[in-house]
Amino acid sequence: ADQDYMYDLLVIGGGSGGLAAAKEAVNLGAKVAVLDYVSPSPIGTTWGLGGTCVNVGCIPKKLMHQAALLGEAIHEAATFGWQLDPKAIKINWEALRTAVQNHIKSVNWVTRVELRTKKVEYLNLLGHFKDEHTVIGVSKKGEEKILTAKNILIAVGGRPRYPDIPGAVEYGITSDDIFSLERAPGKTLVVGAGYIGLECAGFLNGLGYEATLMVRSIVLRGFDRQMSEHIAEEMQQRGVRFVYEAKVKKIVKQEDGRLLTDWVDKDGEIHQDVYDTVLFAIGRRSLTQELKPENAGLKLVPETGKIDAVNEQTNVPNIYAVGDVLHKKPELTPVAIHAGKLLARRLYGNSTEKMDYANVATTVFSPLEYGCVGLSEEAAINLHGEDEIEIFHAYYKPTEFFVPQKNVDRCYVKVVALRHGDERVLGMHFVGPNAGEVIQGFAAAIKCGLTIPKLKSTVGIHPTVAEEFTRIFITKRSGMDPKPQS
Ligand code: FAD
Ligand code: NA7
Repeated sequence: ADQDYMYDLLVIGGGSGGLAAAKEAVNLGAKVAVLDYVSPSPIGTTWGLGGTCVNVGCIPKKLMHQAALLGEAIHEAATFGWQLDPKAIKINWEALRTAVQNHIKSVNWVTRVELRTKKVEYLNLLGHFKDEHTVIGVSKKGEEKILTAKNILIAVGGRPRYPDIPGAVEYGITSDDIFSLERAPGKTLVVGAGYIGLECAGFLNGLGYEATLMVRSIVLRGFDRQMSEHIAEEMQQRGVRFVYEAKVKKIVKQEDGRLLTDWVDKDGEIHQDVYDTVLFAIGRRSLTQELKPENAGLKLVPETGKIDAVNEQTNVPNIYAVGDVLHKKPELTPVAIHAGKLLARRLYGNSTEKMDYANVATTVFSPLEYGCVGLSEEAAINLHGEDEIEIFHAYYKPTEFFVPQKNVDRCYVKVVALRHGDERVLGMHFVGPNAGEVIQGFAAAIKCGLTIPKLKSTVGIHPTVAEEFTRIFITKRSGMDPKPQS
């Protein structure tokens, strides 16, 4: 390391972005330390090294989603000749939770070993700035350690927010708690209709728990409207109760331990219901305030507390940021990882490659999944005008849906493209099984400049659901019926 400092790079936050940057920097010869510290959730949930994705995000979420899909598959299996007693099929929450938590613990362990072999120093300390080159790390016992570094990377991510209403913090839980919940969640109210709220309500319903989703305004703000409505309608049909334009007002714990919950509808009328669990998924707050940014002269965006970095560099020249703390950047694990790696290569590997935040694909793991990349229909029209945009769309029937007679009403694909010139594809949207697997490859095609003629000249793989994208020909403008003709 530079002789004046203990480290070349000090990373605050050992999650997706921080660890990726740390490992890459060490590979390139830098001396690196990572601080990672998890403050317990209000009900006391805590976890190991690796950040949100591994412990309380993508990974446990996908496993619980998979558990719900398997439940669905078991029932379908009977229609394919498997001999099962449908009455005997039910989830054992404790077994599911244990399986999920065991997997997480193994990932925590592998991460620790990897850091040790790569010689990244891992410090289980909560960090805050003393000045722009000095961080104070505080241990669980309150002991302080002073750490200095030439460069500092902020990768502290965020934590779920709670509404400011009586009982929310005392009795409510969030995605930080659900995946390790000791008792089965039972009848659950999920508050908030972003992707986390939808996913949680979706898998809880799929596992057999009564789930209500309380929507303040619309579902999935920021995503394509039509696709969002499709997945909400599908969830509703599968049994999730949706309460629109409503807000929770108060939660009181009854003597039997259940939660008496008051909520108000759009007309101001108060309603009451009793739940076993109330889960808030109303957005996340960046953990930047706790860093004492003023000590380093670090500026935050006042409204959000996020960091408005340029190529991951903050307003302080030697302080960088990646991941969920970045202002107006997608909050996704691969985004944090990619930005972290590229930053390390620019700092220690003579690279000039910058992170491209455009056309990042994503998937909502709702019971019927929704994958997308690029622009929504609304965003494309706003940007280019209605006359310049062509929307191709089609409903389709997955082959595997016929035998079990599954509902195909919302299996739908949409391609947003420029209407003139090279007819460049600007966005692709898919609702159906395995949406993430379907959309990933098309994201690469979009990076390569995919056009409508190229898409139409692609020969499909039959019988798959992804081939539906290669068969699209109906435009919204034509007024033709996009339903499959059979
Ligand atoms: P994090 O992974 O949050 O890591 C930050 C780490 O820093 C944490 O361990 C934190 O405890 C620690 N820390 C904070 N402050 C300090 C401090 N002062 N000192 C020391 N350590 C500190 N993304 C996807 O791509 N796909 C998905 O399917 C997906 N599903 C998700 C589901 C849920 C329920 C949630 C909550 C998120 C999901 N995400 C998903 C988002 C993804 O988890 C995040 O985008 C990603 O983890 C962000 O990485 P990060 O490095 O910015 O921060
Ligand atoms: P999001 O995507 O920010 O969504 C939050 C949802 O919660 C959204 O539907 C909001 O409705 C709703 N919300 C926000 N505040 C409240 C209150 N006070 N009461 C009721 N409902 C509320 O958060 P997620 O937790 O799903 O995801 C977190 C991040 O991960 C997100 O930023 C993604 O980019 C990645 P609104 O539409 O504002 O009316």
